[in-house]
Amino acid sequence: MSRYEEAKRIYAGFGVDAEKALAAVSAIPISVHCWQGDDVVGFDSKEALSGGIQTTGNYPGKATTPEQLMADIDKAFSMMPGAKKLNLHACYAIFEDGEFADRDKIAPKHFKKWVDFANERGLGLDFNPTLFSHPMVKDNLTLSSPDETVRTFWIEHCKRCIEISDYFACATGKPCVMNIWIPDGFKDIPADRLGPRMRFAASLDEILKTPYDKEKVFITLESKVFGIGLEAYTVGSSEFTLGYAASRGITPLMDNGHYHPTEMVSDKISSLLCYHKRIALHVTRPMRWDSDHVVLFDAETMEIAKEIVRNDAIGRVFIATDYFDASINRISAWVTGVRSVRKALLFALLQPNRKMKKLQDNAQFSELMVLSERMKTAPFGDIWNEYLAREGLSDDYFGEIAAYEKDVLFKR
Ligand code: RNT
Ligand code: ZN
Repeated sequence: MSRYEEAKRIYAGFGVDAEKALAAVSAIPISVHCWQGDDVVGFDSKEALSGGIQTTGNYPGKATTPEQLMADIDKAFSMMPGAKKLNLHACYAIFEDGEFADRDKIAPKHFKKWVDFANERGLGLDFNPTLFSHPMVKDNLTLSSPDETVRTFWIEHCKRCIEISDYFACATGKPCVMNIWIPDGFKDIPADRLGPRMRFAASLDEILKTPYDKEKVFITLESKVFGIGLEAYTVGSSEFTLGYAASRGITPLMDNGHYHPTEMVSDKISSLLCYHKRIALHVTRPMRWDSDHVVLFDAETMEIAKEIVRNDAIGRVFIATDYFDASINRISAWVTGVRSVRKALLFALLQPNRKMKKLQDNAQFSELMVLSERMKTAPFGDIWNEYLAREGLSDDYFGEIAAYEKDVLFKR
């Protein structure tokens, strides 16, 4: 008997159908962030990364042109099993023949190359306005600024982004998730906490007046607890964004790096599912702060995946990755992080979820604990390896990364 056959038999003993899990896992789309490839730099400005987020490290071989980034995306995607979308930021606009358009003037044509790239590969595209790393971010404020010219600039930017998202959805024939995140906040104790939030809400209301196809474009709003240099106050806090999203009928987005260290997004998913048709996630790995380390197959990633699977919410949760590690091979970082999310989803699909719920409802907590612990050491690795083999992949992918590094990255 092969290792897979044996593992399948063991899972069947727990009442779990491994074939069913394998059939389901690949179809779950993961929206892969393009910005792991170049440390969140993009192509539209020479400004340093700002907005209270930071990449650390200077590993050689970073992509610096659209061609390089596309080649790296191809390489990375070829090593990631399952359904994927490509998640772009507005700062990845591609200007040709010396043309330039500022963020308030960008248009679908500046993303045509990305649409061609996506269509040639059958990928859907997601999008993000870029409200950082730009001179119009004044005093760390954008959509909540007291300066009307600053607010107007960023409102226009977001409106352009909705038009581009609509274009993505139409041109690819696949829905586009557009996520709004602003860095706005203060380093020290503010004198007015309400004013910026009221201005942010008014700016969002203005942005949402832009016409778009609500069946194909899903606008999400991401919260945050604090950024570097913005420790005292964040305009787009969790309470603000949840209230805004619920009252305006848009989708809330939770990034698991954006909460206090003992708060768990895995525990928040079900609360949001009670009130929202859809929710969105940025899966990351915060290490002591919103450090955006590469996602691993760790306890919280597994718990997040379980919440999606066992609540029958696969079709209701937009799953995206969001991390940026510049200290190691960026392709390796990309592949390891996205594989970890997929691995966690497969693990979740392999749990006797119905049985465990029943044990909880019957207050059989001792048995539930014993079963949960047994599931941790069930032969998951054999099922994962079988999945990879069926996708033409292996769990030992470092050789391929090293070869690409030698042949491509280190020659840049
Ligand atoms: C920042 C947010 C945001 C960004 C990306 C680049 O803390 O997580 O999602 O990481 O937009
Ligand atoms: Zn995020």
